[in-house]
Amino acid sequence: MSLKITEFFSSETILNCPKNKLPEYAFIGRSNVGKSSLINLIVNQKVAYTSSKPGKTQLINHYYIDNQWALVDLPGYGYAKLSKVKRLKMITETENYFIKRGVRLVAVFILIDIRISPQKIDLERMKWLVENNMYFVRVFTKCDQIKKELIEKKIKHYDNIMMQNNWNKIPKSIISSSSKKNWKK
Ligand SMILES: Nc1nc2c(ncn2[C@@H]2O[C@H](COP(=O)(O)OP(=O)(O)O)[C@@H](O)[C@H]2O)c(=O)[nH]1
Ligand SMILES: [Mg+2]
Repeated sequence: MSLKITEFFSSETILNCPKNKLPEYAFIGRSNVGKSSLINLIVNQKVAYTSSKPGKTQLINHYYIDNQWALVDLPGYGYAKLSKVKRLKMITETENYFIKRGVRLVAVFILIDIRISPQKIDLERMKWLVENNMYFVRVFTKCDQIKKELIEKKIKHYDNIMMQNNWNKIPKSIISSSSKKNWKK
């Protein structure tokens, strides 16, 4: 399957985002979790800027595919080296994006590093998505970095933590590895 990027927009705020009504799929997650790498994997090109240094993408990047739909790379949250004010601003800017894009937004992919224990900031983001009626799935990234047998275990653990936090419906999960170039539902 080859996806062709037909247009690209980089927007500083929601006000500058493209005005068309094409459907879009958004990618969120902590800074450095692998959002840009996953987008590059999906489109099979190096279009999104990846970096081993966290806190790089602070823009809303729209990649239009075949003039029909878009992948959206959103600013990563939770980068400790940014000031508290800046971190908060990035979260509100992203929330604004979700609210203002309306029916265009088909689904959100929230990326989670499989190697680390469930983080409050991710759970809070997911809560916010539920409260605002956004459909989302979890994408566990960097699965090449842990033993295969551990992958399911880690996800089960994540599910348990969510259940302990009163989640009655556990979101779907996708296992991904951008370096091994694979992902599965
Ligand atoms: N081993 C491994 N490294 C990854 C994977 N995805 C991303 N990375 C690395 O993690 C770092 C951050 O990735 P990036 O895509 O820029 O993260 P972003 O900040 O969420 O956009 C880079 O050094 C990537 O090469 C993965 O699936 N496996
Ligand atoms: Mg990025």
